[in-house]
Amino acid sequence: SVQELEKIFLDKIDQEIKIEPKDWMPDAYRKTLVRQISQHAHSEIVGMLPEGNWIGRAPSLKRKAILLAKVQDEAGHGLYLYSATETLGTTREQTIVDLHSGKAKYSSIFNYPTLTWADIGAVGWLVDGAAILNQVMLCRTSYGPYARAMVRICKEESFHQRQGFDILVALSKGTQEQRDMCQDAINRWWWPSLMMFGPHDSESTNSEQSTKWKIKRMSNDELRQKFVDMIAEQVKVLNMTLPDPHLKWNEQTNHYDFGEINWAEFWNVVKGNGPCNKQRLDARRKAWDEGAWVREAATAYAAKRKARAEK
Ligand code: FAQ
Repeated sequence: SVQELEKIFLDKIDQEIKIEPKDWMPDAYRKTLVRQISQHAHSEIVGMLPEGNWIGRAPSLKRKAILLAKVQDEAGHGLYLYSATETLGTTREQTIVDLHSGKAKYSSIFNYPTLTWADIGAVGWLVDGAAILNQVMLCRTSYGPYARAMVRICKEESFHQRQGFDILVALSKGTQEQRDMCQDAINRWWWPSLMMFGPHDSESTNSEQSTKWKIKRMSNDELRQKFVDMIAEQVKVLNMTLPDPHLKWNEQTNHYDFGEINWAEFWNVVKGNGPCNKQRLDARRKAWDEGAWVREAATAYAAKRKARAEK
């Protein structure tokens, strides 16, 4: 009976046994995983756009090769995660249709523009830094294919964060103009990076259930605090500052206190009205349309091979 199946499912969650694609699972568990994993996949794919913007303008051959490799990694993460979504019974096409129609979300962070080369450093350091903290927790998520995908993705994200920090280290030791560029990028990316962790726990509609099912292993606010504590120290190495007058070490809590996020801005971006939302979705739709011939050719080729094998 369903009650028995549910009990087996909950026992597995209790005992830290991963849920696998062919196991019975509650519909709502499947649904929230499809939502989260597909949104994660879309974030990786849309996330290629702000950085792709600088591949042709990287300041040296070495920087260009590194950035190219990083952006290709993001494509790999996206494909990995679309595959993980497919194990839950949703096709990749459906997932992508939902992105293009505006039904599915992707991370708010990728709706901000990359205006200078320093932004590529700030994205690597802050955006990948935030992504890693969230994804290290997801290595222990209860759904097997998602957890295993996260292990490899985290290794690559660590390299990404280092490359971002390395760009900023170089700029921070440069001319006054380069140092200003570095500080300006940090100022613009700091608050949007904090928003990546999602709304406060008190406003987080999915958290309670996702925590019970061990999809989420740390809360939005806990991860955000970890991020602030980490970055507040690293920024000192750069001799730069974070744009928050309330940022202050708190001896009682052993954490940094920090100012309030502009939640109106966050929800506005999530709803599709950020600086680059339209541009990002237009770029994805265009890539999908222009890639139609590749999908057709691959399908025709597969059919031909199948027919040949059957002869
Ligand atoms: N942007 O109830 P919660 C990367 C939505 S890293 C947009 O707290 P949940 C690597 C949320 O979906 C970035 N929407 O939701 C990279 C929900 O709406 P829904 C991607 C947001 O799921 C680096 C509503 O608000 N990482 O791509 C955001 O329990 C550099 C209520 O929120 C992941 O996706 C937001 N920031 O917790 C690539 C990690 N925050 O869906 C290229 C996996 C919240 O009910 C370059 N995801 N919302 O309509 C997660 O861990 C979770 O989904 C959270 C949100 C923590 C993001």
